[in-house]
Amino acid sequence: MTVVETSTSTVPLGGPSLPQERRLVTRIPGPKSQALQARKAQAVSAGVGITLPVYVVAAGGGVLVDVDGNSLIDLGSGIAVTGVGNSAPRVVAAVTAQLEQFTHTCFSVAPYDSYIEVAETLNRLTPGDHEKRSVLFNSGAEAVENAVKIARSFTHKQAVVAFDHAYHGRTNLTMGLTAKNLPYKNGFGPFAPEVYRAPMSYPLRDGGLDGAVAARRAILQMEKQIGADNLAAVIIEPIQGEGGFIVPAAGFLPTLLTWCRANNVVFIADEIQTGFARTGHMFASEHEGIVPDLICTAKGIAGGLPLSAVTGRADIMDAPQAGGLGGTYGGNPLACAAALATIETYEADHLVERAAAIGRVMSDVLGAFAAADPRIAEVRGRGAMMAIELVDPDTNEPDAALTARVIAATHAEGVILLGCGTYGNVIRFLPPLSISDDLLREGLHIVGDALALS
Ligand code: PLZ
Repeated sequence: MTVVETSTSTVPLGGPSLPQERRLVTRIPGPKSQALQARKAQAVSAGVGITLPVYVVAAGGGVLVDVDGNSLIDLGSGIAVTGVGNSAPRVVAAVTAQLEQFTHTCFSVAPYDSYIEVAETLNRLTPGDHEKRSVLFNSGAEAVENAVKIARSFTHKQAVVAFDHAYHGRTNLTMGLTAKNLPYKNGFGPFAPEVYRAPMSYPLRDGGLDGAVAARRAILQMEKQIGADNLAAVIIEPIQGEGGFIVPAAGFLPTLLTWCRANNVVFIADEIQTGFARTGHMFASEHEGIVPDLICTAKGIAGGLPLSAVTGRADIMDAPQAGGLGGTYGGNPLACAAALATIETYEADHLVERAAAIGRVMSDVLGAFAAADPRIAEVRGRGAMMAIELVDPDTNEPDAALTARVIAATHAEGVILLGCGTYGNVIRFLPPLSISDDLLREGLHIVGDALALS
């Protein structure tokens, strides 16, 4: 580790012009970050956990700069949000211009055109060339809640199915849809009724069950335990995020979708983590050629500003009564300006292709690690959404302790890295698509070194 003494009296501006380097001038976290972490403990609810307490002052390209002057490599993108990078130039320009015009009217009180343009753009970009509508909200959880409302309104049915390992949010309904108890649900019940769980396709842990067979297992359970006559919607992440970057076996998603279509069950794809170029397609559903009825998006949609959406079949989306959908801030003008600039950036800068190229670098490097280390049970994912699952090679049991050690050692070397997985034994890689190959490789090799020493 090179520790360089520098003056940190001036705060750098973020964006891609930040020096693209890992530079450690203190231990991680440094003294100023530690002081802020102590203030955090006195001021912020203990219920808010922090992955790595380095307090950020600027970010851009592939780095975050902290209050102590350290420059860290970003392999997390704020959980798959800053696909275009932090303070991406088009986003900064568009939001700044909007800030100077007006900041808020509430779209359902006095509307503005950027909301419509975001809706038109989402209708164009999401899979399928059928007639679509969109509605905008603030957070991913809010999009999921509203997709369920819309599906219930359309079908006049109530039950909703989510899958093992699913993550859909932290509000009451979405907590119920989320599978994992700790930390998301413990002590926070009772949960919303009419939420059911079905078995997922998890090739590493279900004996490599064929996708269509795994789907029929889930369908049988839905038919026997709920009945299609009661089922409004099936919601699924095309690649599961928090649950462990689980890529279902080929055929799983199409088989489920076909059954949903035949049974008047709305198929909702939660593309909140997978969406917007991340997986090497604009949406992960495209890898399996599926056209969901409704798609929930958020995260990567607006370069870091809070925005989410539900997009889908016009007949379904138009089912709720006027006034039934909305909210004070949904589709806020700053967030809409950011989304239009963000989506322009994905398209103009060919970030779908960039995500695929990042994926090739990651699979090469991670594949080489796996070939030399039997504790890596699997390298999986698509594009710039990849992960390694760590196990005890003798028993194949998940190794959460090893995972925690590797992540901590990587953090100490100045790389932002996230874990995930029901069993806490998955390390996920979600670099911003604005990262350089050099920084990406440097970050990955630091993880490799941490693994070798852990
Ligand atoms: N659906 C697939 O990944 C958010 C959660 C982080 P919100 N994932 C990150 C945390 O610990 O809170 C997510 C997701 C999928 C829904 C959501 C929820 O999106 O914007 O966090 O509400």
